[in-house]
Amino acid sequence: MIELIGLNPTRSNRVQWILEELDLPYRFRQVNFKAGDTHSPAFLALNPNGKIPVLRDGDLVIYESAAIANYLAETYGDGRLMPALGTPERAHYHQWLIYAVSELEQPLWTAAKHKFALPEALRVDGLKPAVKFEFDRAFNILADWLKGREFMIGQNFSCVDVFITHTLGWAQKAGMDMDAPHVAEYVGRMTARPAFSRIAQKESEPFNPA
Ligand SMILES: N[C@@H](CCC(=O)N[C@@H](CS)C(=O)NCC(=O)O)C(=O)O
Repeated sequence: MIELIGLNPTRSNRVQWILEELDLPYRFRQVNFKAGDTHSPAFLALNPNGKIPVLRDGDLVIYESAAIANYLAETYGDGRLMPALGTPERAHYHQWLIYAVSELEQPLWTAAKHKFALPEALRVDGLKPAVKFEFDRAFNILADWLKGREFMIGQNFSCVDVFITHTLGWAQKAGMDMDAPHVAEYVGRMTARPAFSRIAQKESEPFNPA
């Protein structure tokens, strides 16, 4: 059975949402990275970077949320969650998936790292204006793209919608300004999907490295 190792709410939500959209059976095992669980030898053997999410599928172990998303869509999607190879939609799919993790997410992650994720001695103050500047620019470009669109890519829900919606939820919790009613409506449509509401209901069991 597929095993997702992560913790809610973190980037493992993205993978869990995709597993739910694909209706795949999986086990969700929780690790508490704030308590240092992701630095145990057993966990580092799965991801030497000490980060979640990690997915196991048979002998395959894979990390990086975007890579996991693509693996699941390619392997189990059967045409769902990812546009067809060789189409303009597929090109934009990659563009926006990478945009989500490299442009939209990065200012949020910078703020989080310097608030709690980095060792205290490495954290620096005063990053707020740069974080806001970078996030606003990335958000405005996204908001322009979303005008008149139901989904991020073409006429269908895809992994990109998962990543963008998750990251916008993170931005909201981080107190970013997002004054664009059509983006709020988009997030409302995506989070109304049955697969999204099932995430919260799933029982989880802790990761046992033994
Ligand atoms: N680029 C990675 C980032 C993974 C990541 O940073 N995960 C966080 C939780 S959302 C984590 O494990 N942090 C622990 C740490 O930084 O030590 C991905 O998208 O999977």
